[in-house]
Amino acid sequence: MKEGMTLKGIGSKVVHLGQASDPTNGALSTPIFLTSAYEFNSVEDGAKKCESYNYGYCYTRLGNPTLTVLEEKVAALEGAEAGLSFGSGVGAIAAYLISQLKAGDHAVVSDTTYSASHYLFETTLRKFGVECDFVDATDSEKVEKAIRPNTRMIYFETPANPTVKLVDIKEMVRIAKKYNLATAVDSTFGTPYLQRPIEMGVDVVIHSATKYLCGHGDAMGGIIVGSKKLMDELRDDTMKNMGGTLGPMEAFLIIRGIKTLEVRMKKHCENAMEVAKFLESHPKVERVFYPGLPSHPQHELAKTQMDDFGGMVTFEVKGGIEAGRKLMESVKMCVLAVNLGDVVTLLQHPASMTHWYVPKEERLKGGITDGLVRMSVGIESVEDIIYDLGQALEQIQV
Ligand code: LCS
Repeated sequence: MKEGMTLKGIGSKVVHLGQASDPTNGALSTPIFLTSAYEFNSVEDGAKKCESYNYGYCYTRLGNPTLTVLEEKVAALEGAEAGLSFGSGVGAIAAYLISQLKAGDHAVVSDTTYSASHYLFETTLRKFGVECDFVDATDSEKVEKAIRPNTRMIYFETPANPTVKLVDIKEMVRIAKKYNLATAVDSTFGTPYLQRPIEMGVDVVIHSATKYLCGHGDAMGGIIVGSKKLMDELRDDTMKNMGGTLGPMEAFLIIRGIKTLEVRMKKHCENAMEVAKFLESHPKVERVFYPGLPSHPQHELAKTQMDDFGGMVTFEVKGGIEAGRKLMESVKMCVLAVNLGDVVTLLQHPASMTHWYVPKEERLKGGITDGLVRMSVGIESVEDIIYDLGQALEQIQV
């Protein structure tokens, strides 16, 4: 895009931001730079590039032109100064936490997060002397009460995996500012199409790019965006010394996916709303959680904090785990698999699949009951998704 035009709509931003045509050949599509190292012009040039990424590329573990396009694109979409990509979402979260917390520090963590994030705090970081408290972050009083003199960070997900519970981003920022704490939000379910936490004052936004950003279930990746200073620090502290670099081929696939983020998200949201309404009215369904339904406890917050309600629907069928199992094994077009944000509709059972290693007591406290079914509503024709769910629900004998 030439200079002198400010893009207004997210549909234009996802296509154009963070990328220019290749200056060597004019290729419109982002070239995939499959190189490990870069030739230096002189010893001095090499020394500078080895010292800092800001002087230019040196070695792909520290930076690569394809990765730069992805990092600048997501940073621009989120309204952040800079971004840093990783080989997976968990890689991004682990790198951020290890870099920013040290022995003796404490973090306040939302009680509903992706299982590996929970495990990182609960087990991995504890081994290194980092303490944490898991609290119901929908209640800001509980968050504030959990803060100690050694608290350094408030970490949360919104909407949270798998219960689609929402956390009030502005409230977390208000509390963090009062106690001078860092705020980090995993916005994987949200994507910059639905919410932009940096604009609300959050320090760091993390994504599993494997999900909606990639959008097609064919690449793993993670990305963090925030201040340029923090991204430089993370690149030096974690990329240089711990690795976890994203592959250029995966970066290309994620960049390509992001270009259709708006069209896909519109359809995910539209379909999810129809599916949520269908499930809520179905006699064999006990409860439905979807931020777009007035029955969702934070529907009002969703209306102010998000531009639409997302593609994730969670529900419980009558008859508990056995009924849920019957449903999940009876679908014909929808697929029983983990992952989310794919074009395909995916169903999974958090208690036995994504969240099996969260201790049961913690899992129940976070609302992840034994009978919960999580659905990542795809972009297929909604009548087929609803037909498939309907015929699977018919198989349940209550
Ligand atoms: N954050 C959230 C909210 C996630 O849902 C996931 C993965 C991650 C981070 C980790 O990202 P990854 O390393 O997989 O790129 N969630 C998964 C799920 O619900 N099913 O399979 C993976």
